[in-house]
Amino acid sequence: MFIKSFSGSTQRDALNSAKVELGEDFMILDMRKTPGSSGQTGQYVVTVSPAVDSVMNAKQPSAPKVPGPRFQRSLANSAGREKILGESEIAELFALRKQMRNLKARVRAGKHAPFEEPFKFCFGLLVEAGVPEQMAEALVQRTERRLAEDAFSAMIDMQDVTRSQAMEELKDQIRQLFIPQYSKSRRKQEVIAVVGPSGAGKTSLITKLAAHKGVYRERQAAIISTDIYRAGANAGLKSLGSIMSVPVIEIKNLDDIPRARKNLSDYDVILVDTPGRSPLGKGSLPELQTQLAVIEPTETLLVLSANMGIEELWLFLGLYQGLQPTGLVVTKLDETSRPGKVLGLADDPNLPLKYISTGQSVPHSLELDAGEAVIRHLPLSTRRD
Ligand SMILES: Nc1nc2c(ncn2[C@@H]2O[C@H](COP(=O)(O)OP(=O)(O)OP(=O)(O)O)[C@@H](O)[C@H]2O)c(=O)[nH]1
Ligand SMILES: [Mg+2]
Repeated sequence: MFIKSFSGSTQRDALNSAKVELGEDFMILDMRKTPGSSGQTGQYVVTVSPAVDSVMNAKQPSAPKVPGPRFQRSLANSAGREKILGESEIAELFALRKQMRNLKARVRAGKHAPFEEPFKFCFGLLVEAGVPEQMAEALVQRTERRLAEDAFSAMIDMQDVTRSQAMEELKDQIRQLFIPQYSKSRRKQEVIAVVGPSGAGKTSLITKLAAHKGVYRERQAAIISTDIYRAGANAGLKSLGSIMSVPVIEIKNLDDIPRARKNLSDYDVILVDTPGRSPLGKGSLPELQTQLAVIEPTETLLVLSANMGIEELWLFLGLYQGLQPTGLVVTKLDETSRPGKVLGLADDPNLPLKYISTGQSVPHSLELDAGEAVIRHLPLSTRRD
């Protein structure tokens, strides 16, 4: 299969470059953001394959010579009519790609029963805890490989590896998915925007970040809230702000933002709360994009709740790509019986999982070491109940 990558400073630019070279006839296989270097922001890289014959009808509309300003892809459906592929469909493709990989791992696991004991046991535990199959398979393979190396140098038989040895190595492999994220920034001022679907725990996260000694408690923090849609939305923020002597400024419209930023220029950290609206709602993401363009955050944290299913979490990850989040926060780990699903969100080096929230208490339910928090919630015991 012919595969090609195109890059650009936005997703749209990268896709438009693909369109200029390949016309309309390509399928998106991957979309990721590369890390920037020395103060430069990263580039979006889209990997595409022009081989879309199985999807496209034979009668194709001819490709436009010049791409339009907004990315839209035309597909001819089976009736020969055009279907516009918009950003929500791109997000769906993003999620489908992950699901397809997962399905392949599921088929492989079922067909070939790839692991012998005690690794088979580890794989079963992970999958039962909600770890997507492709991630469970990769983790157990790495565990097996690592222990095989040790066994080889110690000249012992792999059959002698115990469940608890396998489990300890497995935990190490899980830890390696997470890079400790919080470090004291040397920036003069940090502006951290918090985005995510309604009720995900954005406002709670802001209070926890401001109140946590390990995060911003020791620094001069201020809060800006752009959540002006619901009466009383900021009551909790304000009362906590007054207890902690953290100013909370409510923004009524976009023009107020530059003034608020100017008034807060002496603060080390500005935490920006955004309104919770469904990313599936028409216009909600473009509106947020406009807000972020004015706020100019140094960091954008995407908050997703662990009580959603993994397929939906992947879909939402895709939908929020356009806001260029720089870090992920998973909340409500205490509200799911399948905490392993979080590992399915931890494999993107361009969107590191920065914090986990495991409850409502402020700030103690904020876990700064996401890896250890997930390991603690996984039933990684050598016995089955
Ligand atoms: N159990 C549990 N509850 C949480 C967690 N994080 C937040 N909550 C609760 O979830 C509810 C919604 O939290 P908010 O912080 O208001 O969520 P939000 O994303 O700001 O909501 P909107 O502004 O309405 O979009 C509140 O009752 C929080 O106490 C968590 O990690 N675990
Ligand atoms: Mg809120």
